[in-house]
Amino acid sequence: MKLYYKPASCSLASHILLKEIEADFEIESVNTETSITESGSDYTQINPKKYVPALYLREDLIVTEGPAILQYLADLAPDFEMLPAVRSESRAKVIEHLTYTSSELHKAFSPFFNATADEATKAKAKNEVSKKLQYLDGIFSDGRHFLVDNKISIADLYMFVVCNWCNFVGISLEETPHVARFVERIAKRPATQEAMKAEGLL
Ligand SMILES: N[C@@H](CCC(=O)N[C@@H](CS)C(=O)NCC(=O)O)C(=O)O
Repeated sequence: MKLYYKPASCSLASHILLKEIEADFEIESVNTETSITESGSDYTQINPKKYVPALYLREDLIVTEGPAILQYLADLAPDFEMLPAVRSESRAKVIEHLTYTSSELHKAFSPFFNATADEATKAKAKNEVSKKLQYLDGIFSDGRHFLVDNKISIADLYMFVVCNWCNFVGISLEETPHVARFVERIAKRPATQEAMKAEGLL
């Protein structure tokens, strides 16, 4: 299988998961502006939506949308327990956090990655992101290390990747110390380090 990615983008969560579950996989980077992959292929043939991630499994099976890839991979490797069992309450909570990250937190960062966004729009986005970080800080303020059952899951990986963008867009985590420690904790994991090195981030 092959993961199409762009360094430090949301595809990093799938990349870290592939490392966590010790999968046999390849990676190929994508220039999402030109839709040309590292090997010169037309990415629109892989993902007509033109964004990463995409997980190529075989010619007639390519999974796109980060949360779908994360759930698919976690279910493929149940021994690593990155997603609780079907019908469990814990699974519902993991999916809740995954959805929140995708539809609320990730979305709030969009202006920072939009070359046409002006400073006022970015200032508004910074305010939105800060409000969401406060909410997350409240979750971690009970001392938990991970979002659900104090056990790592796919929700933590995606949440980590998005919160880590604060370091790229100049949003300080000083006022949300629990989130800061969460980001440090996931960043230190061997799988995260390996994926980040492979993407040229370390
Ligand atoms: N709904 C998609 C959104 C994916 C997405 O926003 N990908 C970004 C990177 S985080 C991307 O490739 N953007 C195109 C670009 O950067 O040009 C998902 O969850 O997978």
